Amino acid sequence: MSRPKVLYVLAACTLLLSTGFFPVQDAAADTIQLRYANFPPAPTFPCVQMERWKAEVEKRTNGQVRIQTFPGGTLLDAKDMMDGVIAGQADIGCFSMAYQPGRFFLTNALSLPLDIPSAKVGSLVLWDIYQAYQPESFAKVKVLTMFTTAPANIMSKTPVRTLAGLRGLDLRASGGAAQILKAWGANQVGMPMSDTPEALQKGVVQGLFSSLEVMKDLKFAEICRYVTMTDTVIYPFAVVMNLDAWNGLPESVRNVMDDLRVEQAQWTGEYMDQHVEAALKWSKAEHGVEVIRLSSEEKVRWDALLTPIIDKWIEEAKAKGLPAEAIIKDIRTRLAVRGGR
Ligand code: 3IO
Repeated sequence: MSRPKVLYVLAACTLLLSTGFFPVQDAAADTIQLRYANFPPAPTFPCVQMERWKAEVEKRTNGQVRIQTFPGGTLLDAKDMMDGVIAGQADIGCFSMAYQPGRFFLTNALSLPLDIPSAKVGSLVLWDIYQAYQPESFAKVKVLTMFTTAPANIMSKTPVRTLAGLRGLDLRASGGAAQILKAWGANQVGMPMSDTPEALQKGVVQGLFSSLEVMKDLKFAEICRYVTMTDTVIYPFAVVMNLDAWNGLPESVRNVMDDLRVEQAQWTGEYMDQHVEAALKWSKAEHGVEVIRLSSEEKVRWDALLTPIIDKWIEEAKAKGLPAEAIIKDIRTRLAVRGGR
């Protein structure tokens, strides 16, 4: 090709590109980038569900949306998540409602001792309750999904077999789970899960009260050789999106994300339930972890201490003008409908 011809072809290409003639170029120019912040380390379940959601959204939008994930508090920390998303420091954020129990008062009703049997049931009922009551605390964000952990149990350096053995023991928990530890007489120490590995290492705490998959995912089985089964309470989570970012999305993308709300809740619940089983097996096989089950007489004593917790929540909820008894009844009915494990 002669020099003028080359120039002519180049000019023509530039024109075609700039007018968006090539669909591929068009798609690349339209790619929507979203930043998704998370607080705990990548191997933990909040990050596993984040990667699954990212993959589904990217697939279902044919790559129109690209999501950059930030595990381990690299973009926003545990307690900054909601405000950081509202301020637009991240487009999307995942958080544990237990870290700000007053702020997420209504949805933290799910972290009362209500015998939620599994993460799957907990996640679906949490979503139902959020939808039914539309709490003010989520008014400034778009809620993309919610889910819960499996029931919490005690992981400890020394065995806990009785209430007497629990009294005064320094154990880490947050929110509703922390209230329960207190009622049992433990010395409850509040901090996010993301600060717990160091606290256990340094001996600031002697164990924790949360769902058991962290025995494997955060290698707590290396330090906590004992698990006491209580199956009393779950931790509720939310994934929220900045409202401006949400409103700026094309309708087709919003539909993809809306379709994922309940599906993601159920996927995460099911993942959590099977992963707790796997982590427990691994902990026994790799670290000889002992699983302690309370005798039925002992269990009656533990349970008896928990009734005032629900009564106290009802009292506080009424003071806030919430239909307190109706909410608790609603949760119980939905738990019965959603069924067992
Ligand atoms: C949790 C939080 C971060 C990573 C793994 C986790 N497994 C259970 C929880 C629940 C929770 O928020 C907590 O602090 O125990």
